[in-house]
Amino acid sequence: MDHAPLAAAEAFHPPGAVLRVSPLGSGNVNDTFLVETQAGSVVLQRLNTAVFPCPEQVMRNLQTVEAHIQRKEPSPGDSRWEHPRLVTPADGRDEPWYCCAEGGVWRCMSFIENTRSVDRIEDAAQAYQLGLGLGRFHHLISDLPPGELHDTLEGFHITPHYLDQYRQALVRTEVQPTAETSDCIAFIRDRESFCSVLEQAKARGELQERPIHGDPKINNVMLDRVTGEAVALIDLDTVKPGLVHYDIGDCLRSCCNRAGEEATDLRGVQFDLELAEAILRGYLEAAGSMLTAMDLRFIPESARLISFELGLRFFTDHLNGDRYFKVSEDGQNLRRAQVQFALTQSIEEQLEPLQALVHRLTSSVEAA
Ligand code: GN1
Ligand code: MG
Repeated sequence: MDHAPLAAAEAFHPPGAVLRVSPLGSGNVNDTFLVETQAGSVVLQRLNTAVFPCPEQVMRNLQTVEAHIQRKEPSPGDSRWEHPRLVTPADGRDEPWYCCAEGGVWRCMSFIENTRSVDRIEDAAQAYQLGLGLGRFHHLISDLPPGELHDTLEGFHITPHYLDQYRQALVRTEVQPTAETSDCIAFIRDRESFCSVLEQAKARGELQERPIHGDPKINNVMLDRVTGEAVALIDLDTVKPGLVHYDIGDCLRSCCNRAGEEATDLRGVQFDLELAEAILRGYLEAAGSMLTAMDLRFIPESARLISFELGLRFFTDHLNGDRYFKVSEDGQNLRRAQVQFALTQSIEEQLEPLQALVHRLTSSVEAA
C-alpha cells in the first residue's frame, strides 16, 4: 500500500480532515486521486516529474491561467463554467504544491462538482458540447499574453521532433520484427514529409501561436451530470503557447473515434464525420470569431496530424520500453499506436469530405 497519497492529502488539510483517498480518472502521465474530507472533495495529483522536468513552472502557469480566468466576468446568459482552483497547503505556505520526502511533487485542486468525464463518446449532442467546451476555453485564454506562460514541455506537439525521437529509438532498440511493428514502421515511413505540415505553415507565417490547452482529449472535458453541458476543462499542465490546431486536432481525434483510445479491435476504429460536424459546430460557435481563413484551412490536416503524432509517440515509447506513457500490460503502447494509425488512415480516407465540412460550416458562420 502506497502511503504517499494520504500523506500528501494531509499536507493540504487540517489534521484529521481527510476521510478517504482513492484513485481517480485514467490519465497516462500523472497520478490522480480523489480526496474526500468533511468539507467536501478535492482532486490530488502527483506530477510526473520525468515528463515535466520543471514542476514549479507548471504550477506558475496554473496560477497565471487561474488568475486570468478569475478576472473574467461571465456575460449575462452564460451557462455554467468553472475553472479548477488550486488549493494551498495547510502549513500556510503561499506555494500551492507540496514536495514529499520521496521527492514527489503534489498539488491539490477543487473538484468540479456534479460532473463526469467520458473515455468514449456517447452521441452527437455530447460531441457538440465537447467542441463548445474547447472553444469556450480557447476564447477565455485568447487574451492571455503568451509571454506570461512558461514552456512546460519543450517540443510538445512539434511533430518533426517526435519523428527525430522515433528515429533515435529505432536505431537504439532491437525491434522485434513482428508483423505489427513492421506495419507501424512502414506507416510512419510513408508519412515522414507530412510531419511538418503545421510547423511549416507556422514558419511561413500562415499560422500564429496562441495560448492553448495542449491536452484537450475527450476525458479532460468535464460534463454536467444533469444537463450534459461542458462546464470545465481540466488537466492544465500543458497550457502554453502553441497552435490552436494541436488542440482542435486532439479534440477531433479523441472524440470522433467511437472505439476509444484503448480499442482492441482495430476494425472498429474509424473517424466519424457526423461527430466531427457536431464538435466543429460547437467549437466554432464559441471560438470561430478568433480564427482566420488560414486557421480554418488547416483544421482537417490537424486532425490527421495529431492522430498520427500520438501514434508515433506511443510507438516510440513502446520501442523505448514504456518509459513515458503508463501501461498496465506489455504491448499496450504498441496497440495504442496501432489504434491511432488506424484512425489516421480513416481520416485520410475522408479528408475531402472533412474539408468540405469545414468549408460548409465556416461559410455559414461567415454568412450569419
Ligand atoms: C497523455 O495523461 P493524459 O492522459 O492526460 C499525454 C497527451 C496524450 C494522452 C493520450 C503531457 O495525457 O499528450 O494525448 O496521454 N500528455 C502528455 O492519452 O504527454
Ligand atoms: Mg494530460
